[in-house]
Amino acid sequence: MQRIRVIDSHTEGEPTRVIIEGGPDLGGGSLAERRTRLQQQFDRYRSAVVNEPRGSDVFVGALLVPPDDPSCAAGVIFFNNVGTLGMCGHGTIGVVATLAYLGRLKTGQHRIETPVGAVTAELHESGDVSVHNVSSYRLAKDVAVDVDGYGRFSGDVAWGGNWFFLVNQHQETLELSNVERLTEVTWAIRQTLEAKGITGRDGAVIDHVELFGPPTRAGADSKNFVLCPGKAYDRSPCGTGTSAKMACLYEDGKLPEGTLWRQESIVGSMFEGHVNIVDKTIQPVIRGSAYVNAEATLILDERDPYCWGIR
Ligand code: PYC
Repeated sequence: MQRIRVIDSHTEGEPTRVIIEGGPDLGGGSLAERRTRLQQQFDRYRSAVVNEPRGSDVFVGALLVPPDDPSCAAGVIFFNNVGTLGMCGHGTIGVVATLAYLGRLKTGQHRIETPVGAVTAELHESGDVSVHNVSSYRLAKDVAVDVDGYGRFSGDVAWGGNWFFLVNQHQETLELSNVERLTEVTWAIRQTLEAKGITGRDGAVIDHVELFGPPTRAGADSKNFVLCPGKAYDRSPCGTGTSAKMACLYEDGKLPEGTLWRQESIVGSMFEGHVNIVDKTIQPVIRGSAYVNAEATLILDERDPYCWGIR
C-alpha cells in the first residue's frame, strides 16, 4: 500500500489539495519537463489524488517539487480532474497558506516556480496572499463565434498563465442558481472554438472560458463565471483568468497601472488585483485568502478497483 499525505484548503471557495509527502518522484529538469513527465508517466497519481472516490471534479491538486531556479523557494505543478495546468492563481494562494500552516513559510515575498515561469507570492500579516503572476497578454480581440443552439458570442483570447476566452457580450444570467446552464453554454463555446481552430499561441487549446457581467457585491467591478478544463466551474474568481482579464483592460486603456480591480466570482467571493508594467510586459497581481480545512493521508491499495480514481 502507498500513502500520500495531503493538506486541503480553499481559496475564495475553490479547493486546493497539496501533496506534502508520498507523491511521485519526477526527477530533475525544468518544471515544464517535469510537468510532461507527470502527464506521461505518473498520470494515475494525478487521478488518484483529485478524482472520485477521494476527490471530485472541483479539486485542483498541487505537487510540490524542488525548484530548478535557485531563486525560488519551491516548485509546484498544478493538476485537475483531466490533466495538468500551466499556472493556477487560487492554487498558488492555497499552496502559500498550506506552507504557512506547516510553518515552512513566513510572511514576506517568496518566489515559486511553475511550468510556465516563476511567480512571486507575498504572504501578508493578515494571512492574505498576493500573487505577482507571469506576464499576461491578449492574443486576439473581439473574436466572434456562432455557437449552435446558443447564438453569437464575442470575446478576447488572452493568456494569464492558462489560455482563456473572455466573453464580454452574452445574454446569460450570472447567478449561482444558473450554473448548469452557464456550464452548458461555456462548454459549447469551448467546443466551437476548438472546431473552428481558434487557439492560443502555437495552437494551444483554449481550455478556460469566462463570462463577465455586472457585480452583485458592493465594491466589486465585475462578476464572472469560469469554466475550467474538466467542465467544473471555478468557485473563486480565478487568478489566471483575472490576470488575463486585467491584461485586456490595461491594453484597452480601461485599467491604468496600479489601479485596483475587484473581481467577484459566481459564488460571491472576491479577488483584488492590479497590473504592474515590468520590462514592458503586463504583470498582474491578484490578492485573496485561503483557509486550510483538512489534513489527510490517502491510502492507495492496489486491491481497490478505484485505487487510481474514476477516470
Ligand atoms: O485560480 O488560476 C486559477 C484557476 C485556474 C483553474 C482554477 N483556478
